Amino acid sequence: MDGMKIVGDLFGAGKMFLPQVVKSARVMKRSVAYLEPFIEAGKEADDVRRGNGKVVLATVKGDVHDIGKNIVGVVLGCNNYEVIDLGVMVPAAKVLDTAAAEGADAVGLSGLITPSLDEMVTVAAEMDRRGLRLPLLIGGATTSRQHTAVRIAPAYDGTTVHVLDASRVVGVVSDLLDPGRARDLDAANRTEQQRLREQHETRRRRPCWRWSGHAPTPSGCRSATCRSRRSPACARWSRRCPSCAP
Ligand code: B12
Repeated sequence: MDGMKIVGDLFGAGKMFLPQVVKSARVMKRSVAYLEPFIEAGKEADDVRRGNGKVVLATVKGDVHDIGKNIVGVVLGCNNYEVIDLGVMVPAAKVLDTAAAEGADAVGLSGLITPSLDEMVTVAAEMDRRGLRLPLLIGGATTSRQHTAVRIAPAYDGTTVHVLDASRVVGVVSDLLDPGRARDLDAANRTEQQRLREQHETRRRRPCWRWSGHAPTPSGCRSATCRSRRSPACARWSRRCPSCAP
């Protein structure tokens, strides 16, 4: 896993190219596949029952990344959870039909590209529309607790938790499947998500201070001069300019 992080950083920095990333990904997948029988054998030797709960995992529609999701599946499996892994590019309907048909205890979504963030909102909204109340776990390098709080959680009335990495998934799922601990986790999670939404809203409304030094225009600062001075970080320039739209 640490190796893949290095590969990711090098790829992001333009020092590694797609064929090398594909090769690294294959090595990672084969390593996980090699380890799996040993893990299974260890579990059989210990006479462990797959009794802790059932989790449906999927990489969302449009996304092919599955290394992280597979690791999460292995970690859950090693901890006595039954994992139904639907693979990659999975449409919302398939995830939710399976969760309902299998009587799953939780749904886990993985996504690593930016469009997956929107797709996760779609899945959450569909869970809400269907009246599901299963905990929804969100993971993958592109996801964040901020995005989960601001975009995904408001779309779904059930518990929606961002899980940073595979090492935390067992703690979160075991809490979620214990009624008492689930209540505490849900309350703390909702409080934290509300704090993140408020923080996001405050940042969004903060005036774009780099917009100084131009004359206000009666038309609400849509002149070419204003545009040319807008801060690259400010997406809502016309409203945020403190001079033109106080
Ligand atoms: C390997 C890789 C690939 C492989 C994927 C192979 C595979 N079978 O997965 C290949 C080469 C196919 C690939 C393709 C593409 N990739 Co790519 N890829 C990566 C890379 C280098 C590593 C990803 C990875 O496996 N990381 C290691 C795993 C272990 O980490 P992880 O997934 O985050 O998982 C951990 C946690 O997030 C968490 N977790 C993950 N999922 C879940 C789910 C749940 C439920 C839970 C609880 C937790 C959890 O647990 C895991 C373990 O701790 C990343 C760079 C990076 N830094 O992430 C780019 C990256 C994700 N790819 C990127 C891009 C752009 C693409 C392509 C669009 C490239 C292209 N031009 O075609 C395509 C995507 C096509 C598509 N439609 O999906 C971008 C995404 C940028 C963005 N924000 O949109 C990245 C960030 C690279 C970059 N810096 O630009 N890619």
